[in-house]
Amino acid sequence: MNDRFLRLDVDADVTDVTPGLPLAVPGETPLRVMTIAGSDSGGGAGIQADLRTFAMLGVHGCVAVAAVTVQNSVGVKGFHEIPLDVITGQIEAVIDDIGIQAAKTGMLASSEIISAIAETWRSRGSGTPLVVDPVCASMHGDPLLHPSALNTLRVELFPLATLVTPNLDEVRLIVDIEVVDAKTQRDAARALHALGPQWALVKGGHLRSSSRAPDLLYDGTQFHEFDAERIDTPHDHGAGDTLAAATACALAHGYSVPDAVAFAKRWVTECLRAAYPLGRGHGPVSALFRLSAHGS
Ligand code: PXL
Repeated sequence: MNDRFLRLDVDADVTDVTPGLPLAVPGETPLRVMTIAGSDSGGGAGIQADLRTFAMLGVHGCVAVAAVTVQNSVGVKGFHEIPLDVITGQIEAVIDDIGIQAAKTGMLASSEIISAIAETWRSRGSGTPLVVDPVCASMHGDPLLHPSALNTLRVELFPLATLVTPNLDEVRLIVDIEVVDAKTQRDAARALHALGPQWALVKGGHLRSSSRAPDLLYDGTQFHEFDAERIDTPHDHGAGDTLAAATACALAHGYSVPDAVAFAKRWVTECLRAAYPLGRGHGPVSALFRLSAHGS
């Protein structure tokens, strides 16, 4: 293998979290980013998390609701799938009028929903950056994607993606690789990239050391490692969604994929630092840190 390897230290600095991302100018139309995902009634993850990050990054958020979950901080009690024509109708209505500079997907629930979104994206979305966060289950292990949908995800949606962002559980389900070290993380990145996305990001999660959170990005030629401080908190609900949402915002601004991921990693690190307890279970990461005076 002649793959090149680049290692980036992305330790967060709260005063330096959004350099180059201009805030919205009053009265001027901001950039628009769409989330195609599930609603979380507890407000921690899914569409609710995406919209918080979009707003805090000065981007106008548009939405295609794919499913509605019934959940709180303790778990997901069930979900309702939105009819296919309503999902694709939301995407078409937004693209045909408002226009978007990037999109991200999250919880998509079923094979039929993924197929319908892929078909719509092929006709309306091509050329627009698309971040695919292949959400399969909640942090409690509650299923958010029918197992029969995994192949549709691989075959129909991944080839349309600018970037896919699975965590280690999703990597195991999608490419059947157990990531335990740097070598298997590289193997997983290669296997994911072979499914057709332009870039694959293998999120390190609880890999290797307890103090770092190394993510690996790959485009078929070069590995970029993003090695950030691990924030140890039980309140990490919505962390994956927030990373994908911030990446989509940076792509909308014209960042390259490695720069967008580096930015998003800093963003989610700060959101983890600001995470708060909610209910009796796991609280959410918080994009609201931007509203406080540097955490005070
Ligand atoms: O964080 C993944 C996720 C995405 N979308 C919805 C969710 C969850 C996790 O619970 O509920 C709607």
